[in-house]
Amino acid sequence: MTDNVQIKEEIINAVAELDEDKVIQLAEKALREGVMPEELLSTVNQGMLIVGQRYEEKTYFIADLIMAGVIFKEVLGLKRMQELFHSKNKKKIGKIVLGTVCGDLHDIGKDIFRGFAETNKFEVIDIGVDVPKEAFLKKIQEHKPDILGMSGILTYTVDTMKEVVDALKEAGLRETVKVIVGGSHLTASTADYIGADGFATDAYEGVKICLRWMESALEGGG
Ligand code: B1M
Repeated sequence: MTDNVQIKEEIINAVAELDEDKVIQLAEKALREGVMPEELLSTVNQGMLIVGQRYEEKTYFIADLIMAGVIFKEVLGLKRMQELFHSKNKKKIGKIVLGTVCGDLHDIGKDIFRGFAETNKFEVIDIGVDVPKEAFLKKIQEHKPDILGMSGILTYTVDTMKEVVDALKEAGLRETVKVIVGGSHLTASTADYIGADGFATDAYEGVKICLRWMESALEGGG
């Protein structure tokens, strides 16, 4: 961790105020001054939490959520951030089918997971947002991945994720693939209810779980 406390606070405030130009300007400055890309993501995320609170308090509206999403994506698109996500290593260690579950259009957490997974030498088949269970099944049959990653940040996605896992069981595919679910509202007990093998409230933590699974499979641990 660096001690760029002031610039991080400025970024959090600029995100909360939805000041697009200022966020980008400050983000570029922060990266130049040694803030790590991972720290920048977490800083922008803190601003997003304030946007969410203001939405709940009804001082912000749907247009403001849209703007917040646009700003986050611009930060993700900065050259230095793309470098963080860009994997030069061609040799892959595993395959992940990834999507945001049906009814949920939020894709920023999913995209961050994808970026970290690719950097860590996974091949990721990203099937987008609002993905119905049938599409997950079809892609699993087609690509035979090691891991299925489902993202969902609306609270009701717990049930949608469970439906996908149940459909995998019915199709006889459950044992062929590890399942990780991700979203800030998830807990060990919701993951258990869903029937997932793992869960994460943070994209990087999620990728670390996937890496452990691949290591364990290589060691013959399944
Ligand atoms: Co929405 N939204 N939104 N929104 N939105 C939230 C999530 C909300 C918490 C705001 C609030 O009320 N406080 C609330 C959900 C309430 C709930 O379910 N309990 C909410 C709501 C209500 C809605 C709508 C219903 C609003 C409406 O229409 N009335 C609507 C739903 C649309 C739909 O999906 N069907 C809606 C729409 C939108 C936009 C489309 C406008 C936009 C999203 C743009 C986009 O994604 N391209 C948006 C935004 C921007 C937000 C907030 C402000 C920010 C979300 C975000 O991107 N955060 C959000 C408030 C908040 O989060 N507090 C809010 C940053 C991102 C990095 O975090 O995606 O959580 P997140 O990812 C995290 C973890 O969850 C985890 O890792 C990441 C961190 O490293 N993770 C994984 C995620 N996926 C993972 C996968 C993994 C592992 C970890 O492994 C596979």
